[in-house]
Amino acid sequence: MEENRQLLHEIAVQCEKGDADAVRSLTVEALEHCSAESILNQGLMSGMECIGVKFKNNEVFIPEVLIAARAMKAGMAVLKPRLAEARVASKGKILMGTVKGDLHDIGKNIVSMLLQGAGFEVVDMGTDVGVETIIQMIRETEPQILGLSALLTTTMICMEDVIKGLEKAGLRDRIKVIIGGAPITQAYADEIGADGYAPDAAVSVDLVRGLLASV
Ligand code: B1M
Repeated sequence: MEENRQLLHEIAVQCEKGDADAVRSLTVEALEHCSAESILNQGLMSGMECIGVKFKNNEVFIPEVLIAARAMKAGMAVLKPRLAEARVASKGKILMGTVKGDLHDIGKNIVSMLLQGAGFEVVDMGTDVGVETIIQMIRETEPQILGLSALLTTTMICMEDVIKGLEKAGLRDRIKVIIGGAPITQAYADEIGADGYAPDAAVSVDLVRGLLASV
């Protein structure tokens, strides 16, 4: 037990340092002893949280954050098949993306992975996606849910543009919109008329289950 905690701590430390090779091999090793969820939460995400605090305090700068993000992605690539293992047949389709002007994708990718692990099909549009692309993707892929992520206070306002765009295109009644990301709150979701908000990836899974049960 103590050994497992040490291993998860080491993953967090190496993630923060940005050593992608160490994170990859430690994640492989940890999977023999710990659940994929605990590696994600207590290892990788804990490392990103530490770098986030240092970034905020100007103790580290964008290059260090990018290197840490790359290390986190190396660990996530190892975890992905495990997190998706529970998947049997698709329980519903979710179109997912980070809004226009925003390049942050780590949180969105984690949400997508957990949704896939819970048996949902996720179509990932990537980052910096604008209203036109989203409308086109909805027409092409016909999802039941649209998931929007934003990490910047300057880009979260695009979520409202998307909802207005859906109304204008006559698509709003056909799709549920869920939103999330560090600056997002339930109050904001209510204000812009989103169907749901989740503060983290685990809650997103419950939110999607609830929304799909009601359609
Ligand atoms: Co950026 N950045 N960044 N950054 N960055 C923040 C967000 C910031 C809070 C840092 C700070 O100053 N304290 C700040 C925003 C301030 C603000 O708007 N108020 C900031 C800034 C300012 C910037 C730049 C403008 C910096 C600059 O250039 N001067 C720039 C903007 C670039 C752009 O997008 N146009 C920028 C750039 C970057 C990097 C490229 C270096 C890198 C992103 C790499 C990548 O994503 N591939 C980066 C990073 C890594 C961060 C921090 C440090 C970490 C974000 C992260 O990945 N967290 C971040 C500080 C912080 O958040 N503490 C910061 C880990 C992740 C697991 O959490 O994304 O919150 P999170 O996701 C969670 C939940 O929010 C939720 O579930 C996830 C898992 O539990 N969730 C959803 C997320 N999406 C969801 C969707 C849902 C439901 C739940 O439904 C659809």
